[in-house]
Amino acid sequence: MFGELTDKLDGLFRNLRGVGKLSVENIKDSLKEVRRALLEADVNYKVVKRFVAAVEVRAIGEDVLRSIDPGQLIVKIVYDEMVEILGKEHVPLAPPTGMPTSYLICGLQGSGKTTLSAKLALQAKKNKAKVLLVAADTYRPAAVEQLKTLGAQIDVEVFALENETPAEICRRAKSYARKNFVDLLIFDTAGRLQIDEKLMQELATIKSDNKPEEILLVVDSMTGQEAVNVATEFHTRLQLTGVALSKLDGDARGGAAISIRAITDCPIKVASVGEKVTDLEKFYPDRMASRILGMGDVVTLVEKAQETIDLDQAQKLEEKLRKNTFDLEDFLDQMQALEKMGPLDSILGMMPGIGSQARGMEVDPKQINRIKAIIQSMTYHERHTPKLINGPRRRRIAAGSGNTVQDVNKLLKQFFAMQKMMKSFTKPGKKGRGMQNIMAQLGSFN
Ligand SMILES: Nc1nc2c(ncn2[C@@H]2O[C@H](COP(=O)(O)OP(=O)(O)OP(=O)(O)O)[C@@H](O)[C@H]2O)c(=O)[nH]1
Ligand SMILES: [Mg+2]
Repeated sequence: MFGELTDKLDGLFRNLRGVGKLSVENIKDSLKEVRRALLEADVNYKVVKRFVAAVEVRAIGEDVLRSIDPGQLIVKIVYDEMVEILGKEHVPLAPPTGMPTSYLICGLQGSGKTTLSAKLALQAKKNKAKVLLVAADTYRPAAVEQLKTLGAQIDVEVFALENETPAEICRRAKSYARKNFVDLLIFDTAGRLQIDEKLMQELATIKSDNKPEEILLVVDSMTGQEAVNVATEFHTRLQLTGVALSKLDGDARGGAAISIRAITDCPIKVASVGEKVTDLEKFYPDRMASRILGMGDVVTLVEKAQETIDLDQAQKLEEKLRKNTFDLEDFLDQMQALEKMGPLDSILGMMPGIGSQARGMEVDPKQINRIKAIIQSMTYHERHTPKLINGPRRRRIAAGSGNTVQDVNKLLKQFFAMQKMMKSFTKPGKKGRGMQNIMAQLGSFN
């Protein structure tokens, strides 16, 4: 996401940082480039105009010209303004209360409403709320089934009725929810190719019947400028409480997404970043600005790691590293943990200084399965003392796991490299080097 924009801004800032002194002309030239990069990334022209003007006023007005590190100060101003455009602070979703709280999910066809409904349900469920998903899309034949399948996957009840209007289904769902002590109701509504009157009426009825605490518009980040018009129209008709960006993992230019908050003044609350039910992030303007500007997003990275990596396991790993007993089973665990965290490029993209270089990298699930098969074909001794694995053993392991000897060799090579890198990681003062090695190492998995 934001790939090209990040590359361009990152490049520009690199040049600026090195400059000892800046003139008003230098600043204006740089801002022209920022402006071009934003427009090319499909950021709405009004937003670009406002953004560049704000940066310019501060850059020329503040002490940039006299500052010791003018480049750095400009980067800081651009960052501050980017945070401002994206909405300053994180605005959380209304919490499930047991009254019950309800979320109305709306948006164009295929924008990701049903997927988001399931993601929100799962998140609330993890926070111990009792959730009811409501199938209020009676138009697309497979829609109810899709929601039921997702519901079954995350073990959340789905409320569906045949031959009823969406409004009636929502009304009944609400009274069912009251009787059954549901904390959170999520209405998954139908989409349309474009805004149409009947849909708006239907949504307005569901809104006035149920008074939902959240009316969330799902906006596909890949739709470009049209997203801004759609958001404006929905906001005018329904007074949205928030926007959910979806498909933020895609490689679209993404500028429209940046513009929505500034144009509608409606906060972006969450972002959908993949097809899996766990691929949901809270939207933090500062973290997103940091990512867009290629500065990484360590906070989200750490949170993701905490969510997916078990703390005990992490402590054990640390101990193994200290004692130098990192073996092939740990190696497999690490690969699986990385896979669970999501697409590798999106994870590495959050690391400061790596950002754009990580694009396109992935841990291929097939590769993980192969690693698994190879390691499982080893004896206990071999896994714990990989140095034992000589030629004949390699041939046996290859045959046993249905792989070639080259595959086994490659895996062992990667393992020894990782082991070596882990050692350098645990030595004080070598952190930077260790990180580079991790990169080199992970890159070799493609
Ligand atoms: N990569 C990616 N795919 C997504 C994301 N969210 C949804 N999708 C995919 O987009 C497609 C449409 O998602 P749905 O959730 O069915 O969209 P919808 O708005 O409910 O669609 P309709 O009900 O037909 O209007 C599906 O194939 C999803 O898997 C996301 O954040 N990232
Ligand atoms: Mg749907």
